[in-house]
Amino acid sequence: MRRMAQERTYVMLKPGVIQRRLVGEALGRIEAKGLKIIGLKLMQIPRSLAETHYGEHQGKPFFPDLISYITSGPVVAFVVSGESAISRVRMLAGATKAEEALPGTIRGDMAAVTTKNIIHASDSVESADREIGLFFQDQEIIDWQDPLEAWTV
Ligand code: FUP
Repeated sequence: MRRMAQERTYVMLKPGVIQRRLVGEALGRIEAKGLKIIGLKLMQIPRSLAETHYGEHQGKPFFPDLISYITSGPVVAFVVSGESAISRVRMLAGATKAEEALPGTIRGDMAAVTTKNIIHASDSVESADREIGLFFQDQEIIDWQDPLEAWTV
């Protein structure tokens, strides 16, 4: 059987998605692609965790807004696995900048402001490992047996 890189990625629906009742719509696109949810929870991110997660952006002009937004309400945090899961979720998410995100992508269809671009998805294997470790305990991840693998792998 053909097997490419099975990856795990950290995905987060940012505050606003819950208030706007768009969790199902955004999550549904990732599920419909055939990717597998192996961790999922609602959480209020403490400021220190937000600053660690976005550490690479510390000092940039948008950093304070980014931190206050991501801690302004609950997020839906999840871990997704599947073939090339990292790049596939990023393609579904669309471009970072709201004005560049194409229609058909989650950001293109649902985000109007870059700082509040509604979804986070890890951008590399290293980031995914780091971010999954920041947001999930090992026992919160359930790598279940997938009977539909014949259709998605
Ligand atoms: P992404 O990997 O697509 O989430 O993009 P980045 O890591 O570059 O950015 C993280 C977050 O910082 C974005 F989701 C929104 C915010 N940001 C801005 O507000 N302005 C920018 O110019 C770039 C990023």
